[in-house]
Amino acid sequence: MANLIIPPRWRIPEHDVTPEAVFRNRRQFLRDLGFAGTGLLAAASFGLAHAADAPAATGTNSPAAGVKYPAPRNPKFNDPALKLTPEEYPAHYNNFYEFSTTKDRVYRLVDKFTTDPWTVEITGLCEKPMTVDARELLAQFPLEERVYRFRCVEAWAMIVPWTGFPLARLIEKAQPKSSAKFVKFVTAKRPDQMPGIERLRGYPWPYAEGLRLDEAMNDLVLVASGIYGKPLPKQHGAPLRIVVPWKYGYKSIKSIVRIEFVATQPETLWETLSPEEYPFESNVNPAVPHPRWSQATERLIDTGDRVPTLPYNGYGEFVSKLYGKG
Ligand SMILES: Nc1nc2c(c(=O)[nH]1)N[C@H]1C(S)=C(S)[C@@H](COP(=O)(O)O)O[C@H]1N2
Ligand SMILES: [Mo]
Repeated sequence: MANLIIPPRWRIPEHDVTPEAVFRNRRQFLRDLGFAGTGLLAAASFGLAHAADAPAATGTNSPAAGVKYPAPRNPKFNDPALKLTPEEYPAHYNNFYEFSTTKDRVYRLVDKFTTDPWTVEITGLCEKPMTVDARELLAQFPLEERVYRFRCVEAWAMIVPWTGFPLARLIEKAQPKSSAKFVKFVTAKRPDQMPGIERLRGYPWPYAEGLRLDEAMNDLVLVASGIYGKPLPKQHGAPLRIVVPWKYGYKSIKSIVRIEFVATQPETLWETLSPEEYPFESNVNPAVPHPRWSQATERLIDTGDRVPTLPYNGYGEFVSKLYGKG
């Protein structure tokens, strides 16, 4: 493991993060439409939009150009106590090692990465395996927006609105066999389009992650196609990524090409590199320090404020039952 590169600790936000104040949240969107954006209205309108109603693809290099954005926000995941991180911070502060280990370089290196068309394979121990284009996959499910906390193992955090659908809907469609106990996710491996792969030659590419099947079925897990009411920018994992908000960020794997049902715990990139630091389960837990730093607090990437880290990243009511503590 001579060329193992340990991810850097969180760093001061990069000097070139320029506030552009471009993000208009859904409430503003509703206001623009002439509604007095209330929770009641959000609840009433939720569930109306469906990707299948979308107009034909527009031919842009946006994987979900045929999908209507923004999707209705799910009132269940719209906690008014959560203040959204302004869009430009997450967009310029990325972990995507296939491109760069320097967070503010990732978004500058994704131009050559082609994310449309994009094929996703659902395979392994299931009755209904399928190989589908990302657009067609998205068209099969109603999309919704959810505001989630996001906590990286490096102790930085943000609050962002994802667009997507629960992974559970796709799993139901695939019909896993009773022998399937885990779900493995795999990212594209394209050294010609991803300059970081060649630089980290010792890494076990492609990036892979996994969940227990019961974790994967939890309602919180999203297949995300968008963020801030728009299709995912490439640096966030276009066209489709997984979002697992109660686990450290490395579980939220980007730009997936394969979802595979397997019988035994799959190997993941980070656990293979450093199992004590990046174990498979990796639930956010302020009481368990990383071997090299505390996990008791986290740094918000926009304000720089340091705030307490919550068990399960604040999602205990939804997931603690998975771990026999419900
Ligand atoms: N394929 C792939 N997925 C990945 C990573 C990566 O390097 N490659 N980094 C992970 C880590 S460590 C984090 S914190 C999040 C960052 O997501 P963001 O850049 O969209 O905020 O992506 C995760 N998914
Ligand atoms: Mo991370």
